[in-house]
Amino acid sequence: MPVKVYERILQLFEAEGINTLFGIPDPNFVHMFHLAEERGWNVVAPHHEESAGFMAEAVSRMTGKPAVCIGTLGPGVANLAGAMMCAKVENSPVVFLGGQRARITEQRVRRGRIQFVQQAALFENSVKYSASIEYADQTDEVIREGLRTALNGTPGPVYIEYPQHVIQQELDVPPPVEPSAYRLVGQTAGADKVAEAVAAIRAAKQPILLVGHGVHTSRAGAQVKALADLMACPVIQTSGGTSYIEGLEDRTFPYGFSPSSIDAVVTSDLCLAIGTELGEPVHFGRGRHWVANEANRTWILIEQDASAIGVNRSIDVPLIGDLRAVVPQLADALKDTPRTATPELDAWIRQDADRLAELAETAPSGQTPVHPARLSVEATKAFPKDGIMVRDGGATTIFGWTYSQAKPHDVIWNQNFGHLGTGLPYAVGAGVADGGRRPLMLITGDSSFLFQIAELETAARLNLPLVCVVAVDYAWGLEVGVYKRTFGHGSRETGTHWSTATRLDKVAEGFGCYGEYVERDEDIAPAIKRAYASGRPGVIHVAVDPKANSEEMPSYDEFRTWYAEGQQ
Ligand SMILES: Cc1ncc(C[n+]2csc(CCOP(=O)(O)OP(=O)(O)O)c2C)c(N)n1
Repeated sequence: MPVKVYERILQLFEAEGINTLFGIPDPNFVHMFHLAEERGWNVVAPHHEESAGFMAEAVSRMTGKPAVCIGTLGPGVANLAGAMMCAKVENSPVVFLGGQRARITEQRVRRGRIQFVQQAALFENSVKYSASIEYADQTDEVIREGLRTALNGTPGPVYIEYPQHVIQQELDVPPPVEPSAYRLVGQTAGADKVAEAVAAIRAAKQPILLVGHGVHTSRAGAQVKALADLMACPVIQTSGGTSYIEGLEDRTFPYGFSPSSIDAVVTSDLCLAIGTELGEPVHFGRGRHWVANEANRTWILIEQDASAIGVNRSIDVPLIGDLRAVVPQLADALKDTPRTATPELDAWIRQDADRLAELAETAPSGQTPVHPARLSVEATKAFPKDGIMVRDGGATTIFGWTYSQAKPHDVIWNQNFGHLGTGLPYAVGAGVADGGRRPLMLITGDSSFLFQIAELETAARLNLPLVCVVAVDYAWGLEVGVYKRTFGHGSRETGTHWSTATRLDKVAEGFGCYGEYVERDEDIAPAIKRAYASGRPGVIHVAVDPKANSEEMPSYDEFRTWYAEGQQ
C-alpha cells in the first residue's frame, strides 16, 4: 500500500523501537504529529526546541535506543543547535529532523525569503551525519543511514532535513525490515581477544572495572553486574557515568572523589574499562592517580569504535564490539572460575561507607541561608528509592559530587559538554521515557534552572512525579568563585548576580506546580516529601549561602586537574 513520506519516516523509526517525538509543530510536521499520535506515540511539545533536543537525549539515555526530535524550518532548527552539540559531545544518538522550504525556494537567487536559511551545511560539524531527503524515494536510505551512523562506533546525533516538497509524496514500499538488516547489531569481539582478556583477568591479583557513561546509556547494568560478581572487584565510576549499577552500590567508588577509588586505582594491576572514552576526567587512564603503578597494570578496553584504540592511552587487549554483547562473552568465559574478593575490597567498602556517613555528619549545618553541602546531604537523603536523579548547575553540582548520600540507578546530566539548562528538560524527557512511574528528582543551581523554566508547564501538563530542589544564591555561583580566585575577594563580580526578589516557588505555582520556600536545614526533607505527596511537580526554593557556594566547593582542585592534565 502506498504511504506518504511522513508515514514512512515513522515506520522506519518504529522498526528501531522509537515511539516518542518531541518538538513544536508547524506545517512541515502537523501530518507527522497527527499520525504519530494515532499510532500510539508519545508526542510532546516543549516550550523551546533546544528543550526538545534535551528531552530526546534523555529518552535515549533511559531506553538505550535512538530518540527523535523535530525543529521547524529556520528558527526552530536554529534553536536545536545547542542540543545537537550537546548530543555530539555526550555521544547520544539523537535524530534531529529539520523542516525546510521546498527546494524550488531554496534554490532561488532572489532575496527576502522568509523563515529561510540553508541548514544542513550549518550543522555538519555538530553531528555525525547531515543530509536531506531530496527525493521521496530516498526516504529509506537517508533515514537508515542516519540511524546506522548515529549508532555506529561512538554513538552520536544526526541531522536529517525534510523539505516541504517531499512530505506529501507517496511511496510504494515494503514493510520496514529489522535493524539487523541494515546496520551492525550486537557485534561480539573476536574469540582470540576474548581468550587473551580472560587470561589476563585470571592472572590479575587486584583487578578493577572502570565503568563509564556508555554502560548506563546502553542499559547494560545487569550484564556488567554479572561480570563484576565473577571478578569480585571494585567498580570505579567515571565522573560522567555516575549512575549506580543495581547490586553493586557498595563497591562502586567515584574516581578521584573517594579515597577508596584512589587506593583501588593505584593498587590495581588490571583495569577493564567499559563504556568510557578515557577522557580528561579520568586523566586519560594515564595521568594523576594512574601514574604510580602504570608499569604493572594491564589494560583491557571494550570499545565499539576501533579508531579509539590507543588514542588516549595504550591498550593491551582491545575488545571491539557492542559492550552489551562483549561483556556477556567475558562473563561466560569466566563463569566456572569466579575470583574471590581480596581483603582490600572489604576495607575499601567500609572506608567509603564511613566517608559518606562522616560527610553527612560534618556538612556544615544550622545556618540560614543553608550551606550548599548541607543542602546536598539533606536532599539526597530524601531521594526516593528507585528514583531518577537529574543534575544541573555549577557549584551545586560540585558539592553533590562529594556530599551526595544517594546511589541512584539513573543519573542524567552532561558532564562532558557541561551544558547548563539541561536539567529540567532532561527530567521531563526521563519522565516521559519512564511513563511517569518512577519519582524524579532534579537538584540544580538556580541560574541553570531559569534557562528552560517554562518546561515546568510541560512537567505539570504531563503530570510527572518530579521534585526540583533548587539551590538559590541569586547568582551564577561558580563564576562568582572564578572572580574571587582571579581578582581577589572584594573585586567586582560583573554579570554574575541577579534579582534577590525572585521566588522560584511562586513561579512554580504560576505554572500549576507545587512550590515551597525553605531556608533551614531541617525543612528541606519534609518539603521534598510534601512536594511528592502533592501529586504535582514541585519546586523547592532553598536559599543557600552565596559565600559558601562560591568559596567552599569541595574537591575543586581535583576538578581542575581534569582540564588537559591541569593546563587550561
Ligand atoms: C549553557 C552554559 N552557559 C555557561 C556555562 C558556564 N558556567 C558553568 S557553571 C556556571 C554557573 C552556574 O550557576 P548556577 O546554575 O546558579 O549554579 P551555582 O554555580 O550557583 O551552583 C556557568 C555560567 C555553562 N557551563 N553552560
